[in-house]
Amino acid sequence: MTDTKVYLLDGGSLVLDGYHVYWNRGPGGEVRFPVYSILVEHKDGRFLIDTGYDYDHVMKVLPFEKPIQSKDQTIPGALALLGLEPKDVGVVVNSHFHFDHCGGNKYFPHAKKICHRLEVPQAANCQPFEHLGYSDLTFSVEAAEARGQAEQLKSGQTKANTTFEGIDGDIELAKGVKLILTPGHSIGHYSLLVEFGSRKPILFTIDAAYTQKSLETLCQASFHIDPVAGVASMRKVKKLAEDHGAELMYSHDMENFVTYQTGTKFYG
Ligand code: 5PN
Ligand code: ZN
Ligand code: ZN
Repeated sequence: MTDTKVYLLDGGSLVLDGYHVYWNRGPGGEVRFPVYSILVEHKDGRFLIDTGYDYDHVMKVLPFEKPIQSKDQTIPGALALLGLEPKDVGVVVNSHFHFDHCGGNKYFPHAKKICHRLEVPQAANCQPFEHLGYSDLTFSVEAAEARGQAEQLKSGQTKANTTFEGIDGDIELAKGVKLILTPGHSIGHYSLLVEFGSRKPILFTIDAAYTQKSLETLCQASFHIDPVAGVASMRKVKKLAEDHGAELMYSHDMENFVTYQTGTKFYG
């Protein structure tokens, strides 16, 4: 049996004001933060959790987030560093559909796709304050059409090859690869817990906690659908990490990210 390995695919960086990263707390000022995707190599196959942001989309719709992304930091580029191509990934899971987590979905028409059962409907019919978050709709023909944004779609994208299996609750994707339901930031947000043969588990908070400080202070980002649920999800993540003796890894924490293994280095 091959042991599970986790690779972090560096997806470049973006900028937000500190009051968006730390809602009602700040301090204000530009914060540059990383974006990355998580590739799990498991005996049952390759699972990719999230697909980063699309540079052209951000420049067109959110240029004030000042994207920096090299060729190696695109999804095909990051996979190529590992000698892989998009077609080598069998399953794509989206933690949620904010633009910085689904921008590379377009490279995976062949893959099985999984998300929370409420995330596609929400992206298709989001709250007014969620429009910027759910602005890259290239992951779903259904959502793009519902939002009157079919012009975003790439050639070859069809309803069939952008359909998701909808899930709910905590589920084990494959042995030791667990999706942990952490709603609040978005309606059906998932965090990820990965267990290994010979190292402690890793709990990826994803956007339930942008940074270590977010979790320590129970301070969520200003982008959310339900802040009370968001606090409950942060408490759930903390307890789960304690119960499993897991290492916590945060989605958008530059200070910690620079210490993470990326490129050809891996966890496992
Ligand atoms: C990075 C970033 N920027 C803006 C938004 C938003 O409006 O909802 C989520 C989000 C982001 O993750
Ligand atoms: Zn998000
Ligand atoms: Zn995010």
